[in-house]
Amino acid sequence: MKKLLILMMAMVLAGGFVFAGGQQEAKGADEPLKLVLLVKSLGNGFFEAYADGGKEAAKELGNVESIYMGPSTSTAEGQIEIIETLIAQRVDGIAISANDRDALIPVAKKAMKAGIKVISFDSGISLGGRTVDLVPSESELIGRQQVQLIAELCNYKGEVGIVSATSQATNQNLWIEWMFKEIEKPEYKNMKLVEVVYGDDAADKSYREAVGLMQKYPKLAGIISPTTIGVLASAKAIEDEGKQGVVQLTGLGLPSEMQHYIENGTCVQMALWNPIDLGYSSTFILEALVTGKVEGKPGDVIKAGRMGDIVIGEDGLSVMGAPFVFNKDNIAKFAAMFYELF
Ligand code: RAM
Repeated sequence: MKKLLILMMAMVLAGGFVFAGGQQEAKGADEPLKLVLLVKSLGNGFFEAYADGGKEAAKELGNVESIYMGPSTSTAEGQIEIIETLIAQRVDGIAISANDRDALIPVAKKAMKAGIKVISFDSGISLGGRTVDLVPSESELIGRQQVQLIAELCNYKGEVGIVSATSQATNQNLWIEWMFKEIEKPEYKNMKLVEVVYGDDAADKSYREAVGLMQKYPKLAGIISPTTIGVLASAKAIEDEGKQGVVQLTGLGLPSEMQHYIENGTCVQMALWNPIDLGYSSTFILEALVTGKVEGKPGDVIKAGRMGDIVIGEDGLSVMGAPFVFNKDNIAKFAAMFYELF
């Protein structure tokens, strides 16, 4: 017994043991932590920028391998399949932008039981399916701001449609709830949110849905598209339909993708936060959880390099900052920052 104890202590000191769901797995001392950034779907510039932030953090942390993954389309099934594989591979941590906040809970629980640290970011998993949920900004602030931006463009009058991502997306659904609350205020009495359509964060479907909205509502005054894929597709649809200046557009867009449409007036103003910072912060949070620096409880503080201290709040929620508004005065500068990266 004594011998066994000494042997175990020697192994812990030599290489480090990972205790995962009652099982043990040896991890070499120099082996980097495998931290996976699992996004809604591949081929989305927003998430590519996010992955860049992950790589930047991994480089600074030194002991981290940042792995970028996602299904080909934005479905919960695709993400579940990937998580099952990651459990089998025994990665150390997964940060997930969820395609469905509830459907991912069972597989996320399974991963956590296997000793993998799971957090959500951008589009959250419900409580029980993750420790921390890192959001770019308060949902209320994002939702209300989208209505304020379109109201300014439509002179507080007319019908407005929403081109969202998928119907199950946690983040867009929360923001849209706040849009409906904001528009009840008296200053919007001459405005109406007429319909929410779903482009599934696919360029072609978003384009068709935007065209469909303009055809169904001939008097449409504006479109809000709170997704980087959707807002780009909606801009193109407005131009192709010859509705520039008739149908106003706002949303959440990447400066590098929207520069052209901001400068030509199709989308006079839009908002977003920095996806690179989001990926950078997610990686620092995962690393702190995996190495046991924090448990992810409310009040825990994570030192996150150039992002400073990240504080974990109630229900594991951590909020970054306020969204930034882009217009023709600042778009070139921000687009250039993104072009440098890609
Ligand atoms: C798309 C995705 C993402 C969202 C951004 C604004 O890229 O739907 O989840 O945060 O838009």
